[in-house]
Amino acid sequence: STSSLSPLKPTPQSALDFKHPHPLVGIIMGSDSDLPVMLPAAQILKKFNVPFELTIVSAHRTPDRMREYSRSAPSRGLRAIIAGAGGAAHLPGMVAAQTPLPVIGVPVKGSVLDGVDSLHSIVQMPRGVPVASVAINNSTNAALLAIRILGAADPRYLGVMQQYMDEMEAEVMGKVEKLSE
Ligand code: RP5
Repeated sequence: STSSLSPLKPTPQSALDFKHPHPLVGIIMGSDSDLPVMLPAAQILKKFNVPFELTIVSAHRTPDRMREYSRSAPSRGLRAIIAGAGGAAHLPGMVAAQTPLPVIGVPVKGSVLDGVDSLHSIVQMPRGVPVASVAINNSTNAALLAIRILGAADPRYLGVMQQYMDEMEAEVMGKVEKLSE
């Protein structure tokens, strides 16, 4: 359980409530077709009681919206941005070019090229403009990394992350024991 975080962020947020008055993490994606891949990130943030928002921002189809989102993010209180995109996945990089916040890219696997196109688009950033990347379609890890980033400023997030790691270890050790029965 992550109940130890409850006093930190008392505002409840349901799994489908993508608007929060004071989000710390922004989840954005190039298209609504990315939503199934990005939903696990929302579920992790909800599990850890991290206030977040989730919306569509497209580097190619809504460039003005991307610029506005990126530039307003720090003053709106965001501390990390998770950006998912497939194909020519320019969204994480172009957001990172326009905000000082940490940006975590999620390469979304499309119908062709197996997501390697997206992965390469996200990780091959020029010197000076860093973007973190998780594995193809692994938005769970993007959310976990965002929480670790929040933990650098707020050790309460480190506590719940350690708890998550301990639970994961116990789960695997339970399986090890079962196999040796
Ligand atoms: C990318 O193109 C999006 O991030 C999505 O992964 C992909 C396809 O988008 P749609 O044509 O389904 O809207 O920009």
